[in-house]
Amino acid sequence: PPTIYRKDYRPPDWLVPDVALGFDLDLAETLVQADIQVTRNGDHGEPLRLEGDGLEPEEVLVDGAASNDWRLEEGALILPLSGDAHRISITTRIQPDKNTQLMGLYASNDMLCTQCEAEGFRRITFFPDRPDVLSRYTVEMRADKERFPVLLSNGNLVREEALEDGRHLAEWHDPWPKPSYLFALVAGDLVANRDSFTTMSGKEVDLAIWVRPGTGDLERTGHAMTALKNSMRWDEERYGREYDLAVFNIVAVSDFNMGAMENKGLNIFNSRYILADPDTATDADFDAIEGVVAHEYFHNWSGNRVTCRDWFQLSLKEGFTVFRDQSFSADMGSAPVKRIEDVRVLRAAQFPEDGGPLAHPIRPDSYMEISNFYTATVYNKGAEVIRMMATLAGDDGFRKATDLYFDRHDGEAATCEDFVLAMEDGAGLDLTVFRRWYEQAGTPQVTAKLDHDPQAKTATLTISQSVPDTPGQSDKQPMVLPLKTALIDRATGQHKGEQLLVLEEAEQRFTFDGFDAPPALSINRGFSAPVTLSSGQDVETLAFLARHDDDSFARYEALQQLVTERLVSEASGSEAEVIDDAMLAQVFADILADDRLEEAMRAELLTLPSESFVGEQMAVIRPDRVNQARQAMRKMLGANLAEQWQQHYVKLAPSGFAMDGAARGARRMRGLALAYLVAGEVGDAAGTAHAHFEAADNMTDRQTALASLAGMEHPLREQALDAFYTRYKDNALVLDKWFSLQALSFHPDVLEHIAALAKHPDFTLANPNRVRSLYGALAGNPSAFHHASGQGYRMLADMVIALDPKNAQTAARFIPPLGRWRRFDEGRAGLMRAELERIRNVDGLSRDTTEQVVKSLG
Ligand code: B3K
Ligand code: ZN
Repeated sequence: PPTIYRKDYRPPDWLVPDVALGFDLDLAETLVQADIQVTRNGDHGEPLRLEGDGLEPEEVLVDGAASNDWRLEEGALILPLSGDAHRISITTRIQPDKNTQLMGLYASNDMLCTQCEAEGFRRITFFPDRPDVLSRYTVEMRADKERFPVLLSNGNLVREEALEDGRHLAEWHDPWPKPSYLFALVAGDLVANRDSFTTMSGKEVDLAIWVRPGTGDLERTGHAMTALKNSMRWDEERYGREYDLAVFNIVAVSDFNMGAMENKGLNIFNSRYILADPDTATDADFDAIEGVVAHEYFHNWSGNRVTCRDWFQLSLKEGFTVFRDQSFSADMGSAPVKRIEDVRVLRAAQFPEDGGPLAHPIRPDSYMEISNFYTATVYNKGAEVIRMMATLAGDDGFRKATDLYFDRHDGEAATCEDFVLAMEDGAGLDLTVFRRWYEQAGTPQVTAKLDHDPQAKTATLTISQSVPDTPGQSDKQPMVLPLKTALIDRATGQHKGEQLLVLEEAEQRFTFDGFDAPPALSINRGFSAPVTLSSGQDVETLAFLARHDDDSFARYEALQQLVTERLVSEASGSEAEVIDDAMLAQVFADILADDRLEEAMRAELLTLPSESFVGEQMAVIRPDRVNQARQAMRKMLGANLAEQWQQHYVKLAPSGFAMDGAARGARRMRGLALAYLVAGEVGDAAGTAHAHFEAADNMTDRQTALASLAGMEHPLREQALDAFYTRYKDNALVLDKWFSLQALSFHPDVLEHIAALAKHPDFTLANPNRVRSLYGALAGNPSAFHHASGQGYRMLADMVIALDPKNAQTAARFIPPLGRWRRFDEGRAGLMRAELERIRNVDGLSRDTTEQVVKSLG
């Protein structure tokens, strides 16, 4: 496939100020009539190019007269036009129920819905389908009234009418010019949870969340509605941004390639990010729903009112919007816990990406298929880059700068550079060097060394950085790194205040006065810069920080580092000096006994780093040895601290169900205690887990217990799995959990279990959630995926080959785990490569999967 370059950007030859769309909707066949007003943009003689993907025009009119003066070129419709303004009318016919790619107009459970970002609109009609062409849309929908009683599109409903033959019509008008990727429509038999919101200037907004009737889903929309209203208020208070239409609709659909979509006034969601009640959703699910509802709502300003000039600018809306949803969730719950979770996600998904064959800057320079660039780098590292600018600007400066950005670019398609300029002008910053964050890929590697001079009573901090080579980029420049730092007195546990050290050069030195004794270094507090940092501090210092650091993130980090260094040393057989069992158990015991800690934070501190994270820290990843070392550590901590875990387990037993922060923290910590008791084989572990499962009155407890049981060779395992299946077999989202937790288990036969689940009657490649529930879990379970036999790799590749012709976008998402082959021992690397090659050799492989495979093979 051809490569598209950022440097080749040219403004559109033709603009489309107005669009009128007519749809005769049906599952098998939908007739689309597009009336578009086009105007020549500048002085040129270029024809009008309307992108199309798999479309045949049935009729083309120019200014009302039938025209044959057009041709198709790579799917696009090319029309030479003589004047500067014309009206083009095009009729196309599409088959929604054959649309397995879930891009464009498709069917899901007899409902019709759309997904247009990034390039799905061209599967509906011929159009200049690029984000810098902004149009006002009028949409007339006609459909059978009984099967499609609800007809929704962007903007406001302007007309409803009954038609002949049991059909009806709805007309929607969106007054805000928008790019085609934000177009949406939904038609189906739906019911709504309705509410309303009064904006800061007193405007009333009708809110509705639409779901399928008769499924129990309507009763599961309350949490999403609360999240929506909280988001609307928060964006007014924190960013001064008000909603701008009289209605806001959300529709939940079961078949969806990603999480959700921010279409103007009509958000369409994967049902997993809408539906929740305590019986079917975990506390983590509730949090994810709150975050995604907020994310899509925030796009109304960061994405829709100000959109992207081209897809290379994707992080302009995504990085900023992730930062906004992270800040919102931090305000709604515990900010320190939220920060740790966000960093966990960044390290699990983005750091490996940045260190592998698919590494790219947050503003990529080229792509073959843009769908492959909705990545952890663009989203999560993009959010970290915004966060660093917010740190450098300070609260007031950042608000001034975002106000300026929204004012300057409202109604425009902007660039990342526009955002940075607004930051400079609004907050009075010079971001010349900082811009490298948009240009250079790779995670900066930072070393910090603290030297103490007892004569001068000074502490000198030497910090150096380097940015590793990534595909197509070498010899990189140093980055701007804002590092929040404190020097902690070991005797008192106090420090004289946190400082923001801003590193800009390859190496810099900072000297601090007034230290009789060497302090402990607390650096990159709050994870203020997205880097890997080694401070070379000894075990005693790290243990001190793990007990006493007043920055929750730094405290967490110190303990993670102690544990990670120990596990890496065991797995690689190194002789490095690492924490021993007794000392590690003592640190854990002290944290268990620290009564100032919130339970959620205690659980966060005491959760071991994942096998994948530990593996990533090794020169050559040995998944089996990491698994052994980590399991042994869990067992040691479980057994050595059996009494303490037991005490917490009993003390945190609920007296009834509640959803407040304290109750949720207690559930989390109690679940962790259970996991350690099971790992330590304390008493009748299976019995305890099974009792937890049986007593559960909510999904969080039920899932925690079942996940433990799923890893055991015990008759209670099958009993509990069967009970869970029988209870929830009609709830697809809960059944996804049943697939996932078996595939994620520590059971010795996990690979056979996964193979059997792939043949289970409830497994289907047609539903992306189900595919992810099984194969995402396979790729996320190192013992299964990296089994020395290569069977895990083979199963994943078999699935990709089967899925690619049906749903290329979702298939391509499973290539990166195989693309990590260079990081593993020779045996595994060879097996992984062989699977990539097998995929590459498939005839007719999609552009999506081809790009990922070719780049992964390197
Ligand atoms: N903007 C959409 C992502 C669309 C992805 C298309 N492949 C969801 C979001 O980030 O809010
Ligand atoms: Zn987004």
